[in-house]
Amino acid sequence: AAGTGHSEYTGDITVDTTAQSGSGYALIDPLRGHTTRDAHNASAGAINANSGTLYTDADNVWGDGKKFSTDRATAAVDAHANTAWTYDYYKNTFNRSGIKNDGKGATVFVHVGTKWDNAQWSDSCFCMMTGDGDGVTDPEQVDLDTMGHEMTHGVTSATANLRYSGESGGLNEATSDIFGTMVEWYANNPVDTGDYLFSDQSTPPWLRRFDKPSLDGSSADCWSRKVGQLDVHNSSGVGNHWFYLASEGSGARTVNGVAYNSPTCNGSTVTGIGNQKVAKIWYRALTVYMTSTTDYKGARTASLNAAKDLYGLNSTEYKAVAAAWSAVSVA
Ligand code: ASN
Ligand code: ZN
Ligand code: CA
Repeated sequence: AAGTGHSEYTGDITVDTTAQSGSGYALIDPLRGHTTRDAHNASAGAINANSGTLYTDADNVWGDGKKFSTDRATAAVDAHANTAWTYDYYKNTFNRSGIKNDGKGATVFVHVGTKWDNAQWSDSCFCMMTGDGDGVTDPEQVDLDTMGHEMTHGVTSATANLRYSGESGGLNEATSDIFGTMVEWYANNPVDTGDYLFSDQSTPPWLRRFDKPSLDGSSADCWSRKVGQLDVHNSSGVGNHWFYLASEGSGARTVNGVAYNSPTCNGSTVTGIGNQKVAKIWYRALTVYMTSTTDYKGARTASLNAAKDLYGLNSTEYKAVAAAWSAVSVA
């Protein structure tokens, strides 16, 4: 059934629900198989697929549209809808049917932990957990790119299975940032538009950015021999920067009202081919060529193989991928 959702981040939207025998509706998505549950503040480590309670509602109108809402269904509206956007992005872009490409939906928990300003994917419960934010500046962690990021960890795990440490860990994180933001571009919501910022609904208005990752104070713009020693959320900067340069190109520009200025590490000028093509190349690289131990040099090879398959060796796309890797010092 088509419910009405008053969301926190994307205005008033439709949520796909299921009529219950007897009366009322539940946050079970009949098209994609996702289920959204209230964790009742259980901590992430304590959750299994059946924890908490399934969301139900008498009139199929959900939430009150407020951040830090006292209505526990509000965050559930965003979680349920943004899980659907992620599913649809993978289905309609790559013909991937769910995280494992087996048509099965995931379980999504909202209100995990107490003032837990984070979210995570777990393969063991095939579930995603979202916290309520810090309760002060960051509301519930259920916005589009966050949900896309976490569920992409499940996709990576089911495909290349990039080991979550060293350079492969940075590539794992970059993959989640890349497809998380592509879900945002795909949803094309006027309130939360596509950008090259990750977690752009937090305060300050991004946690990581793609054009110059080092602006967060910790992430790497350029590959170096030591990059694999950084936290995976910072060595990801090299991959995010590559994605930005290949998509938009180097230098300054404004996209959807956000100003970016992307330097290259080798003084070159890079011309972008658009994020849809780069995402297509990255998805093929991830699902066909990368393995658990792929490092940045291997990612260059994998994405060039993918670009060759998709566009040919002499294509503009192949050349842009190569130029963008060279521009982040991955030769
Ligand atoms: N939100 C974080 C991430 O997806 C959680 C974590 O570090 N496991 O990377
Ligand atoms: Zn992550
Ligand atoms: Ca974003």
